Amino acid sequence: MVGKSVVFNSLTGAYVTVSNYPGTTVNVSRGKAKIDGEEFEIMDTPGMYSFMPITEEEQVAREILLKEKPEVILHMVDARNLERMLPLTLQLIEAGLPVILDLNMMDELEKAGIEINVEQLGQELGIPVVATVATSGRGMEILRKRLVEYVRSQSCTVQI
Ligand SMILES: Nc1nc2c(ncn2[C@@H]2O[C@H](COP(=O)(O)OP(=O)(O)OP(=O)(O)O)[C@@H](O)[C@H]2O)c(=O)[nH]1
Ligand SMILES: [Mg+2]
Repeated sequence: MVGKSVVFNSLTGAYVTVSNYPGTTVNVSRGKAKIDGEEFEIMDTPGMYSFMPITEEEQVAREILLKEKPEVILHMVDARNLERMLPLTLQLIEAGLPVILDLNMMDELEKAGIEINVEQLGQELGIPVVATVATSGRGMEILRKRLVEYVRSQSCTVQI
């Protein structure tokens, strides 16, 4: 429970379908978003807490990352549990997946009097990092901007 569905709903709006992931009983929502003129198809995956799946939900999340080959993966974590979630972020990066890290629940983190240097974390990880409060919308504009920038920078890559 890190706020994935709140972000999914805020990005996608009305056109959402929910269906079982093939061969499973796990629900996956898909929706469309248009951000700065770019069309996105967005999937709300089940929560995943390690790259070694234990539950059926985690297996589905892993399959989506590996088989659907998303152009960008928004890895959302509860900012309060950053330390516990960073190993998964690193595994996703090492697997060569296109990751943006979203530190959500920043309001709760601030209530606890903790600060995170978001920019420095991004530099150290070598990926875009954003900070959000999904429920109030704080940081969502920057998140949208980073998503579009990321997809545009990828599609300009020439592979030899
Ligand atoms: N305080 C605070 N609450 C949040 C924030 N984002 C989400 N929530 C709340 O956290 C709860 C879980 O949000 P969801 O979007 O359902 O989380 P999820 O990641 O989709 O959860 P699963 O699908 O079960 O893995 C809800 O009660 C949200 O209202 C945030 O930034 N700050
Ligand atoms: Mg959810």
